[in-house]
Amino acid sequence: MSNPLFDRLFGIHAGKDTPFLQLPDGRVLTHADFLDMAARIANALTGFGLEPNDRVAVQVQKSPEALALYAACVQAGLIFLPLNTAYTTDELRYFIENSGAKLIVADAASRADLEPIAQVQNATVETLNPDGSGSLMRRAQGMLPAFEPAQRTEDDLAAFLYTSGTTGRSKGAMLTQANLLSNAETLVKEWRFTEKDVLLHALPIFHTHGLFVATNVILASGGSMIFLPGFNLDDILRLMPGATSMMGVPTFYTRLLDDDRFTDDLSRHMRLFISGSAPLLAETHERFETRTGHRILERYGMTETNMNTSNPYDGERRAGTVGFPLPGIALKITDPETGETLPNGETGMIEVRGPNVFKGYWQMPEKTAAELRDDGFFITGDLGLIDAQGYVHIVGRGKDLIISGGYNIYPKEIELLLDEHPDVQESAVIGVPHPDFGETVLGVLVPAPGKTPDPDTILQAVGPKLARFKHPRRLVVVETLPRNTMGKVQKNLLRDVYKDMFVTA
Ligand code: MLC
Ligand code: AMP
Repeated sequence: MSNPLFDRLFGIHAGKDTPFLQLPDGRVLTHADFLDMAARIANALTGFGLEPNDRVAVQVQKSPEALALYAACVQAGLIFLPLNTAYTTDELRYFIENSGAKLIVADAASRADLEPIAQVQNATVETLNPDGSGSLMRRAQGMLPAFEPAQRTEDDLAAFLYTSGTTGRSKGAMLTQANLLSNAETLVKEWRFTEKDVLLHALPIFHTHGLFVATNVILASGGSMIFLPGFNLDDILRLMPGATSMMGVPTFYTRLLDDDRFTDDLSRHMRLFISGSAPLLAETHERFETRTGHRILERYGMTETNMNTSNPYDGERRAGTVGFPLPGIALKITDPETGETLPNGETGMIEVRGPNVFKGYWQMPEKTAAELRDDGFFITGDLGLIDAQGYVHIVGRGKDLIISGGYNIYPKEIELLLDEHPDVQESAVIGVPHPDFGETVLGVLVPAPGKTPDPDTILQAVGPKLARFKHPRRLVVVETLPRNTMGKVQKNLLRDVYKDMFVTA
């Protein structure tokens, strides 16, 4: 039986007694331990009656068991659907219903909220807690540590990752085995990962960055990870001496620089620091080099495409750019209106094509057609240019999106909730600069006639419906929103007015 993703990321490590996951409490899981755990879980999953292509929705804290659940889904041919741990029950309901998940794996504390959602579609709920306990692992422990991988081809689906839209509901990006495999194998070569690498892994594993970039690269190279539950500065500083490399969002780097314990001595032995998911300020890049002598390697990717471009490992890592298209990936800049390719130096829409580009949005042919051209180019929604040396610069966003600490937030979703409040006539949600998160969420409200909206009351009303990271950090009340002659709210003007709200000069 062939299962390319399993064979080339996981199967290659069968029987290896070398470390794969080092945990902050000193525990170590070897590759063999990890594969045993994955096989037991795969047996448990098929024991629940799941069959290839069924979706498994997973909202659990980061743990070795959670990662083994990903491996088990690949092994059993199931579609892995990881979900941000910050999502509320309202948010989860949509993902579970839309994907038609057959199994939901969640923390025991969420079980009571999820059962009614699961019942509607004949799905089951199993639990997995941060310490590895719960009904899923209880079942898995009684299973054999061997599982014959399900037959798959590279064109088969491996994962769904939901990504919000500028209008309407979230879309399930369908990722194939080839999407994940081609990107992981390319990045191993580009970034020179080998079995000697030890990656300091502090990212969440429910997004592309922590799961498909960080984890898949380590799996494909045979290296190991210091596997932290989240970004905790004390742990990072304590454990960095045992690492060779780190991947993070820009907030990781600004937080390190803000701590005097992060010195040249502590980081000298490191081979590579990589940043992505949000713009790394050129200033952060320069401060980092001054402090450590390392030039952070910045790359650019998306949920729908995995990684598209990267600064070079050997050549100049240019601050404020995202480097060159990766081998096998075509990137062009087009006129957003006509789709015509623009010459180098001109700003337009970034479009990409390659084996990394997803198959489409789950059960949304119209949305897929609007973003994925017939010739395979994906319209990213990012505005950029290619300079004379071929470096790609991201200069803005054609999509109304806020990126806070590496998490994407779609203003429309928040505006719809704010507008529901009886004291609010209309609202505009914008991203403004923030020293820790890069950007943060600000809500601008226009009162309903005769009302005086109280920001605290309104935040309390919308809070339970939205993941915490999407909450507006502040609400301001204005008489009217600025509009252009077409009646469209001019968010650029609002962003300019409030640009210093969270930053001190
Ligand atoms: C946490 N909070 C956030 C937040 N993260 N608020 C806004 N934006 C965020 N990113 C909330 C917390 O709930 C908390 O709420 C408060 O802010 C302070 O929390 P904290 O303890 O300071 O945050 P922390 O837990 O340290 O998390 C910050 C972080 C984390 C930056 C480490 O957000 C993170 O790991 N981000 C990485 C996201 C990521 O992996 N993105 C990749 C997407 S893939 P309260 O209630 O205490 O006020 C992708 C493609 C690509 O984009 O190219 O990679
Ligand atoms: P997501 O949809 O969560 O995968 O987020 C993808 C978006 O993050 C991209 O479309 C970009 O807008 C942004 N992004 C990712 N990497 C970078 C980067 N290095 N610089 C600027 N923006 C980035």
